Amino acid sequence: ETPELHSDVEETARRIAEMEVRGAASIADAAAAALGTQAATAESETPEAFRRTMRAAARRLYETRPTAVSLPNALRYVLSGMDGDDVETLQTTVQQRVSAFRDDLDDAQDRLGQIGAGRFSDGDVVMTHCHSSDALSCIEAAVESGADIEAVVKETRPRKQGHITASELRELGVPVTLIVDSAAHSFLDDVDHVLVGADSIAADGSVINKIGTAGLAVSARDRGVPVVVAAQSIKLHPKTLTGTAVAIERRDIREVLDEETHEDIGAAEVANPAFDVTPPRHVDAIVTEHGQFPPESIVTLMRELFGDSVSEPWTD
Ligand code: RUB
Repeated sequence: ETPELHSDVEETARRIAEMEVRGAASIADAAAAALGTQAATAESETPEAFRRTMRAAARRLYETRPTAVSLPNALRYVLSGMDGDDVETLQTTVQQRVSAFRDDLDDAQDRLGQIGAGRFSDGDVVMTHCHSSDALSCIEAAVESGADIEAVVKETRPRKQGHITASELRELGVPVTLIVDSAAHSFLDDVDHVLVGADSIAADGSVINKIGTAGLAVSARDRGVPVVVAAQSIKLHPKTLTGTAVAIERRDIREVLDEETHEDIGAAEVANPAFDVTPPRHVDAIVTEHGQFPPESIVTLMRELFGDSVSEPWTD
């Protein structure tokens, strides 16, 4: 029987599934915070009941979206630090672990931004896809160091996360040209860098990010524009070390077209994959808080950080 979960866990799970909270780093942060609330408010009478409730909460959060590995990495980090022989100690250790996780997430993004900023020179034009807080951290650090950067921002159908990117770049004072996705190839002649984030990075250096990233990277390679992926180490997918493929989320077709339009076009099949896989040969560098890596050597960092065994502490 499933233990009753705090309404915050249910609400966070709903918000992640419906993309009110989105982007790999924000999803991880929100999930960790929800585990913290669950722990703080638990009314479990025994340590075993507490552990069971925490596992159920983690499972609920885990099942929301499949592609961003930052989510299971966050849940694993928090639950693996759950320690103690009584409920109170268990509660404290979970809460400490949640705070440490959330602080590290912020620090990693800041450090990564400083490292990524080094790639940009004054006057450079950067093309973005989707909305990535890790990628924006690099542009922010470059702007803060005094560089004038301009951006060409891909709209990113169907959810138009490019609008979020445009608005955040405008807040930084960056001149923005918003384009539809299919215009990317035409604009690459005027661009010095392609900069994207990642939902997961596989052991072979493949980058799993918003649908359209792979095509953009092929175009960029054709035009000789370097492709930079900004991804803190929580985006490294440890299970790919043992050959597991990253699941690509398929979302509701109503994100693509409404029911009436669907009928108008004869109820054609509609596919709505949310992510794609960019092979390492189309990526120039992965910028993490531990430095920049050519995609082929990211596996070294992955082994160092995760070792060989990947636990799933939310399974009963
Ligand atoms: C978001 C997306 C982002 C990564 C990285 O997809 O593909 O590029 O999650 O973001 P969605 P961040 O909008 O479907 O969640 O750098 O903020 O973690």
